[in-house]
Amino acid sequence: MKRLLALVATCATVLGLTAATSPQATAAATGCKIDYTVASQWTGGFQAAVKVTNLGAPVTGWTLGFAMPDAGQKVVQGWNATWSQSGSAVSVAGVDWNRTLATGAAAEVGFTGSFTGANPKPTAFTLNGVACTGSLEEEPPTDPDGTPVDINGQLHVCGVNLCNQYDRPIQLRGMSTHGIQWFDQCYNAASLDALANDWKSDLLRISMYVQEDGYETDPAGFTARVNELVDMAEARGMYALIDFHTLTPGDPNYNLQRAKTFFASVAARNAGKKNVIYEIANEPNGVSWSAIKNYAEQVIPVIRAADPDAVVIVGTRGWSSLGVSDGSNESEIVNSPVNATNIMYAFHFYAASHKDDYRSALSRAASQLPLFVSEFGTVSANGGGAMDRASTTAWLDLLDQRKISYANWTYSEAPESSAAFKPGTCNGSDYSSSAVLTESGALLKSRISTPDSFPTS
Ligand code: IDC
Repeated sequence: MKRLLALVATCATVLGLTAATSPQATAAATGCKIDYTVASQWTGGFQAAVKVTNLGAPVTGWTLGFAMPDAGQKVVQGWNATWSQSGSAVSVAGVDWNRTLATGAAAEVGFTGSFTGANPKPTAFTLNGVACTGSLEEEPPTDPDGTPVDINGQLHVCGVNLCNQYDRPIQLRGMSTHGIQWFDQCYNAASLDALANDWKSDLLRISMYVQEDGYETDPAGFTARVNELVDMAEARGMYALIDFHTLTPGDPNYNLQRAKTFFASVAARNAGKKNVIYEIANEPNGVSWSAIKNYAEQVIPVIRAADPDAVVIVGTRGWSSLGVSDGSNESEIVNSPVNATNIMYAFHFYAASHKDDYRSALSRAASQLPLFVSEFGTVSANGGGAMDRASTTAWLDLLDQRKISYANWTYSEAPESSAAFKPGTCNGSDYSSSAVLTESGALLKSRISTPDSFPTS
């Protein structure tokens, strides 16, 4: 179990007179709590996360201040806030979607930094000018018994959240396969053991393309393989997301009959399992929301007839961007939701291509619609290009904060930067060491393997 050292600074200043002289004046206690974590460190550089919890009255705008302990220590790039540094003084101002902090609410920001010599932690944290004094504490490890499926059981949608068997919101963090028609060699006992035990993944998304040499070429064969992977995930305590990976053509209705046939079969076969989630159309594109809704309202009843209690994820307009990539937004879904219960809507992003405007859309939509990030990449939307560490971190911090589940594209050795493994990895039995991981794989493994905090009552 991983133990994180966290610098916990608590500030609690009593404004006005003390209780001894005037009890009424003590009501306005102000405070904040800082959790500071160094996520990784390399020669001359490091990446840190700062979580600031507002223990005082609600604020509608905040500035976090702290002092770099050493003049050689600099913020290189910060995220989830506006960052500036003058000498050793760092100033961090909240942005649109996190500037309001209710009492007890937290904002999570982060940065990469450079340093010379030692790399001591920052000091003198303040929130809106109120000084915080800190002490070094060790976070208690969360050590849940059992696997993600043991702990959470059958999932369901509650409000805008994904909830577990105790009706409490949870976040699943995991990986997506590449197209199983191309990278099937990557999904074997050793790779799935690594995914469950070393990566500590909560879920496996099983990406079954329909076109591009996929399902349409061999319905029985692909159906059988999907079922086999559901069983392998189940045996390791992971959720299995069955992705009917429509992509081109973008209108899911093109595959309506295939979808009905496929889902009738997998839903009947897997109805008794607790670990299955159905994703009925990967990325609708070039098609209206009403056409997608119409498709969903025909496929979902087929699933429900066989497997009444499983969560179903519905793809959204503009490559599952809630319409944003088509110049629209979530309001068309809010105004005309799919007529079904226990469903979530897909939101996909590629961190190097999709940034603040997409994050704002997700933040807005998250309070109105149940969302599931069933696919995202750390790179450009074509699956390649440089990994964008800052944008990926901003996204994942936001998803963690909102408890939005995610699966990363891809747990594969595809020769593209979105893949977690270097080419050739799937010939061997190592799926975890730095020798086989790409930059994206290493980042995702470090995020996914941190302890889950699934509620157990
Ligand atoms: C890409 C793969 C690439 C493959 C291509 C085929 O990474 O190897 O040649 O599909 O269609 C998506 C899609 C997903 C894409 C991915 C990256 O859901 O199928 O995979 N992407 O382009 N949406 C946005 C990006």
